[in-house]
Amino acid sequence: MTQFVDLIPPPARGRRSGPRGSVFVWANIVVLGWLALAVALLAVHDVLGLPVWVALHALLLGAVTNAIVIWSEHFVVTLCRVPGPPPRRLALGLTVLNLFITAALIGVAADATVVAGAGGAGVAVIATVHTIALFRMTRTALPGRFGYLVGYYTAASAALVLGALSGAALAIGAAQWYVRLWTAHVHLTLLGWVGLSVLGTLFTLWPTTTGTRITDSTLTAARRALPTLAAGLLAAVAGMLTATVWVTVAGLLCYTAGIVLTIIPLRPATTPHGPAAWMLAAATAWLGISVLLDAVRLLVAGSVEDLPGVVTTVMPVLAVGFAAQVLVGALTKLLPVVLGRGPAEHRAIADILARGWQLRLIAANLAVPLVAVGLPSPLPQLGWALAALSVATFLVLALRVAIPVARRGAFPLEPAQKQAHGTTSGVLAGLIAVALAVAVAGSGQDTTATAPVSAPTHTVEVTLTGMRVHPDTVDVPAGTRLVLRVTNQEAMPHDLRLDTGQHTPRLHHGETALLDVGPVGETRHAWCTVAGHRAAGMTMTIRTPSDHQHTTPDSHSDDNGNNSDTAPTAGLDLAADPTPGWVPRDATLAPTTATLHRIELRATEQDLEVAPGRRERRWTFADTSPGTVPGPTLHGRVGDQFEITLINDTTIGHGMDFHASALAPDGPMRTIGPGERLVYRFTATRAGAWLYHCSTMPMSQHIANGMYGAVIIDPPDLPAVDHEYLMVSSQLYLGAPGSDNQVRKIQAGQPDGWMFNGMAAQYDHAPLTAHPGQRIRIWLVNAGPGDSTAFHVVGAQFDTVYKEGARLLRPSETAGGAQVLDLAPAQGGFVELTFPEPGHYPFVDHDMRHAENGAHGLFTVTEQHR
Ligand SMILES: [Cu+2]
Repeated sequence: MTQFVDLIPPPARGRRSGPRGSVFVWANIVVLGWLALAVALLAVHDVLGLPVWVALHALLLGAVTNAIVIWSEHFVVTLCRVPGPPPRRLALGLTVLNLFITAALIGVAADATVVAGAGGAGVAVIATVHTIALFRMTRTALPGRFGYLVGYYTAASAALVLGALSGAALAIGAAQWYVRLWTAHVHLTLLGWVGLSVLGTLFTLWPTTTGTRITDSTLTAARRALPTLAAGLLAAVAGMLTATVWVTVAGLLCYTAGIVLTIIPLRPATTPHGPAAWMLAAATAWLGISVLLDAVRLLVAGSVEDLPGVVTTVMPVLAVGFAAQVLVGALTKLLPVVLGRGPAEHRAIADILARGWQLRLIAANLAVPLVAVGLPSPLPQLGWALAALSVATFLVLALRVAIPVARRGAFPLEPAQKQAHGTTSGVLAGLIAVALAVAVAGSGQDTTATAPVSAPTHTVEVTLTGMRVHPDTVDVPAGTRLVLRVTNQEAMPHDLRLDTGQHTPRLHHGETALLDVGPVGETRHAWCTVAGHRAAGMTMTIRTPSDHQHTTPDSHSDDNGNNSDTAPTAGLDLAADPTPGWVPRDATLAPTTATLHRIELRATEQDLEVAPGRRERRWTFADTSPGTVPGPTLHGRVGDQFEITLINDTTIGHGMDFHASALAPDGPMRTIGPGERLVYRFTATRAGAWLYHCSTMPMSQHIANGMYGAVIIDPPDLPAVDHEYLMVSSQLYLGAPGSDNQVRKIQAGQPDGWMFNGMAAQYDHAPLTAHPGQRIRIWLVNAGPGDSTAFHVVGAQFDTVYKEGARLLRPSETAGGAQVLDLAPAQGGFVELTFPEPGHYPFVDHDMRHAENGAHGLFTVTEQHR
């Protein structure tokens, strides 16, 4: 039995607009509104400092979820010939749904995980209620041949509920499981909620769109595809949650097979025509491609820990190629059904919605590869701009027909038809403008040189691992056209740049790029441009046998901009005035109050005063803006719980290592890339003055540039004192972070200075204060990266010394005194003293080279006036 599917039931008597009344029209306008918000957010997210994920959530959670809820009901009601719910219930449900979506979106935008989790859970509840309603509708009537639809929608809702649960688990905190839960969340919502809803609908929407018949074999295929899709998704998610790569890959491949099962019976006999058909076809193809890409890239990466990196590149393909395109395609087909009252109106509306569709289709699908594969800088922006433009022009058309219908209840035929060509030329002009803008922006980019075809080509496999380029020397006959196949095998991103300026994009773990060197005439050098990596040894030389010059990489100038700091460093003038507006780091150790310490640390880059009058760029851990060196101090007691969220606001990888924690470093101490976040939880089990620092290699550079701080865990028997100060000692290496010059000094252990609390001679310019007889406790942590410290207060003696978890000296009649607390790199402790009389008491690192070059400060002790 075959039949044509008519999605348009006869208009209800007495209703002025469309088949489903004005609520339905308004619901579709809400969808368009979310789509508009997504486009707007995409356009301004850089200006507002919002991640691109906020725009994607507006698209997926706002526009797509609303569309699924609205249209799934319409399809079930229309195809299963069951009575629909009263319009008031639809209005109420959609209102609540959109309140939850708004909450979830605000939560995502503001990084408020609890709000995001609550909003997401609310959306899942509404989806479940909605699915139960669909189920009951089909139970009361005879579901007939289209009953399978409810199966798809039920599976989709179940996936959304699981997706929301995994999202909620992230919100309430499951740090060790972060990667697994996050990945499961993304797949359940995208492939489950959106994917299953769309694929199920496609079995009827596609024949309607292409004007073909729905056959029994189509419906059989529909029933058959669902178990394959659902089993694939379940297996993939189970694989993600158990960190089993092959199960995940098998699941994703099974899901891909489900997509193929969907496509085969739907393949059209003739070339599809019209915008909706082309967009639906392209969207489904991108869904299949991205799931396959997801599986293959995960297989190459080989570790579930790398999934976020894989997903981050696949997700834009799904969002732009699949989700946005399928929504626009479906609305192109469905909006005339909702908005028009008769064949004439349907046709008129469809004509308007089809304007410029070829250009919009090309722009959207051109955008997909551009946003996906981590291309160099202007290309992803071009992709996002093309995608936004393509969707925005459709939006203009759709709102132009939808709003008059919603307001007046009828579609005004004449006025809209007058401006037949305005939109098409607008789209064309927009596309040309974007293309020109990007061409101008990209004209400064290096392009790979073209080589004469006659030269023999030689391809060399190059791997980046262990902070080295393998091989580090390549010998080729002169004139050989050389191509390097560069693969990054390390978790941290790397690239490879030639002295001619050609370079690979920044490669994430497992990524490969081709670098066409061209014909080699003389010795060439290449290196990784990530800050400090070249100096740490990530270099490569390409030699020809005729070349005997043996130049060194260092003799070549670097046009990278990062490594331009080769001028000798001017000596420090410790007596100079700090720059105007300078604020010293408060050395006071703030008292501890809470037992649960929740703190958000942002890896940032800041210009900070490192010596009087000298400001330099530093890498910092910041809990507020601007960041400081050392990072924020954490102060607690034994048994306290700490939850630190690291957010990487820089352009290179960073991580964290808390010495105050005892845990397996594998997960929490991993390096996260730009824009990523990581939660680090520990319970303080032992007292002490502990160091924390960035855990990313080369750590010497990350610590030397400021990525360190202190965790003070009070011993249980710690008495109160009059003043409690904290000093974190470290070396000062001047120069741009990661520059050759600075890295050379770090590796040679030749600092430009030494300092307490991130600035040389800081407390000479802002002395600490005390009164005679007051009890002073000074906590100390040596951050390094390399030198020992010998803390001493000139003119005073310590009666208490606590070092590395043990009291070496307590005040008593018989015990002696102490003059120095010596700390190797990363050690900590405290000393206590009282000043005998008013005066100026310098405190120093008694390694006099350190004291004279910045590790110096003052206590000003004054009589207490009563
Ligand atoms: Cu770092």
